[in-house]
Amino acid sequence: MAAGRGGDWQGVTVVLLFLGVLTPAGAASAAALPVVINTWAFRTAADTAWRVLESGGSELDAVERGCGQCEIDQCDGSVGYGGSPDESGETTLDAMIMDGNTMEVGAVADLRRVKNAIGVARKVIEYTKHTLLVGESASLFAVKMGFPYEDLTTQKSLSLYSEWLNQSCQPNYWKNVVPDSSKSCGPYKRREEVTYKEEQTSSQRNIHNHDTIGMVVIGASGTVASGTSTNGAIHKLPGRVGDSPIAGAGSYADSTAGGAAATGDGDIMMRFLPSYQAVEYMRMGTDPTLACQKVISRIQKYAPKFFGAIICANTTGSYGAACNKIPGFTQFHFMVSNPLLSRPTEQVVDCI
Ligand code: SD4
Repeated sequence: MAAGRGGDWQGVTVVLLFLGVLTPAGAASAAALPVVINTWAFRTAADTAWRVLESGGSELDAVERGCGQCEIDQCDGSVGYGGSPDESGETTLDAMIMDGNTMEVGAVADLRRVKNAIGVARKVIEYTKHTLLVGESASLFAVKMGFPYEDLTTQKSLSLYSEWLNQSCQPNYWKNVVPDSSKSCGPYKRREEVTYKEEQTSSQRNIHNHDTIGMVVIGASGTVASGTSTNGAIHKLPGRVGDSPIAGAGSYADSTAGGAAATGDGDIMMRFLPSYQAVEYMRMGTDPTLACQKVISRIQKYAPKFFGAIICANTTGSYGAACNKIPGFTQFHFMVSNPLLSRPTEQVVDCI
């Protein structure tokens, strides 16, 4: 696990802050353009995106290449191939990219056997009039666009899958079924009597199995682009699509206001369109850190124990982040690059 993502790492965080390796958000958050901001301490992704901008690439290019770097690096096992096997052991990918000038979005969900999900999402913008392609048909589209079919399964994903089978398929995402899904594997059948209460105990989404890359890039002239890439929730039901490929949920970009990107429990977060909401707060003049916090508080009211975080940046280059404080997740780390920082810098916020 990367240093400093959870409460256990607070001691490490203090040392890193002291050594100047980490910057507390706020201390160095002076606005400057261009800015590249991404979720988690995914440094190579931040580096890649920043270099794309430096070499004259567009904001969209920077988002595509930056998130694409995480797909290659398999960032924390939660992005790209070989991570988060679903209930049948398969890895499937969700990704999106958004152009804040034209408001065009390209997205793929439940993408199978193709590694570069955000690359395919970009092709949805460039070669179709659609926004979102899913499943096998998205893979067929990818092949038409020249992407190779590749096996997304690795030794690692196979062993995650077999460990899960060996522990009676725990955790899983079923409820109101027989046999009891909290004790045994399926096949499940629906139980006659349905309880509607959302289970707020023992969140199975946590920092150990959720680390989507979300990125916002704002160019020197204020052009905003955003994107995400993830392999979603480990042990998800086949066909499950999270927040990441959904515009306004996973990320949102609007060159007249700013951009935002979310990470965490997508099944809950997507219900609140947090990235859209954050951008709308910034449009009204709310500072990015506060915009991020307001979005987190809104979700907290309904799901106090949800696992999630969001990054926000406005068109002046001001930025911030916020996260929901739960046991084991008390701070959120993210990367920022702008002309005032000598290199992509890891920053940290305390969760609220
Ligand atoms: C999902 N939001 O599929 C993604 C996963 C994630 O940090 O963000 N992990 O629910």
